[in-house]
Amino acid sequence: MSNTIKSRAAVAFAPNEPLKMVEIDVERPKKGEVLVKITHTGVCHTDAFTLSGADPEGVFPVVLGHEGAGVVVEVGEGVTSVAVGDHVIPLYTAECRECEFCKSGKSNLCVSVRETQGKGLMPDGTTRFSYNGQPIFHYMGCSTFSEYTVVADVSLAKINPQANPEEVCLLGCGVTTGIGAVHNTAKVQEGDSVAVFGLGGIGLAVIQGAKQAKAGRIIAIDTNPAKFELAREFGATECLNPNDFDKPIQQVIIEMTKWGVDHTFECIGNVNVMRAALESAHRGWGQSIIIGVAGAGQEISTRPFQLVTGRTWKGSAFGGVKGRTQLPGMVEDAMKGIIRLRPFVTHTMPIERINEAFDLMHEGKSIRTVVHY
Ligand code: NAD
Ligand code: AHE
Ligand code: ZN
Repeated sequence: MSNTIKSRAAVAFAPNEPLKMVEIDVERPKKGEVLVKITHTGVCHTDAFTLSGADPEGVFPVVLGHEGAGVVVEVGEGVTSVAVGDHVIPLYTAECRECEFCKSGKSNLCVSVRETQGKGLMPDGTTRFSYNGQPIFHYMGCSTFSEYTVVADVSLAKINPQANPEEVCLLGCGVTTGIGAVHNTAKVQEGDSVAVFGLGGIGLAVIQGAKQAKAGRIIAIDTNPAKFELAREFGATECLNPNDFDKPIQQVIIEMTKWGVDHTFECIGNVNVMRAALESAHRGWGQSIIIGVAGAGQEISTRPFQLVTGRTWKGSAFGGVKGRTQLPGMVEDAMKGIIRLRPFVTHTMPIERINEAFDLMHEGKSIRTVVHY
């Protein structure tokens, strides 16, 4: 048996260049690793962010993609948590259940594979991908833009095989992140007011989560008014375009609410909007959750008085969700309609057209494009 298999992959050879479809070599899984055949993957803004060259952890050439669903094809030595034929979602936030973070009960930020993952490598410090003998890096421990990928066993959630992979792949990042940030990070309660900045896949999932939590006012903010219809369908009670006002959006929101909003969420990755979101939070107790990812060198700022007077700044990664433990239940919720995924899938296309998915995102025309193999 050959030690490598061939795989169709959309490779990012350099920052800011279109992905190139090539046939790469994928090494079989080593100890603690799993070979997965990806059937579907969403394209998240974070893929575009890393491709842009703004990610301090960005390395090239690389197989991007981290919002996928697939089936286990082969397991490496010692793997017992999944078996051949299992349906899985790769996790960019692993869950080893043994590290200080997993055992803390306070965080989902497992560190078992995070250091090598951030360097584009498998936990043993090497890569399983190559093209013409040249090594290709992994991405976020997932690399779902390759039909066959190798991931650590701690980076796989085993899911119901009856689930629709074209939809549940979105639980690999966007929808889980938004819904989880509402329930796990902000802990929104019935009647609370919420403001959501940025109405892409993440922001719309925040609105869905806020509606589940029976929030009261849900104020949706985007510079692209084409996003408002879906925001309203998910439960937004008011939609604001900052370009319609001749004053800062935080001033508009304070005037609308008197003291500000109980929970605000930044779902863009813009440090100026992060400030606006913090300053839109309620005097005395309002909190602002940063979800958006900002580029290398970017920093947040506000007047310390904003915090002195009771506002809190927090962040959320993968919605605070522990992937192996909680994602299977979220898949069941999606199958029961408790989590709605279909409205996020605005476009589908074969992997060969993946660059169109990035174009649609940059043009503001898509929420999620799901790519299939
Ligand atoms: P997206 O591109 O689909 O959506 C972003 C939205 O923000 C768009 O609708 C756009 O019109 C809007 N926008 C842009 N500039 C704006 C401004 N100045 N004011 C108001 N609206 C503005 O992106 P996405 O896939 O939803 O991701 C959103 C952010 O979340 C990205 O930064 C992404 O990297 C990050 N993200 C973080 C996590 C996490 O775990 N923390 C997970 C997934 C994505
Ligand atoms: N590599 C970047 C950070 C990127 C980042 O913050 N990623 C989010 C997930 S985005 C998914 O679309 C995250 O979960 N971060 C926590 C983690 O462990 O990566 C940088 O600035 O270096
Ligand atoms: Zn993502």
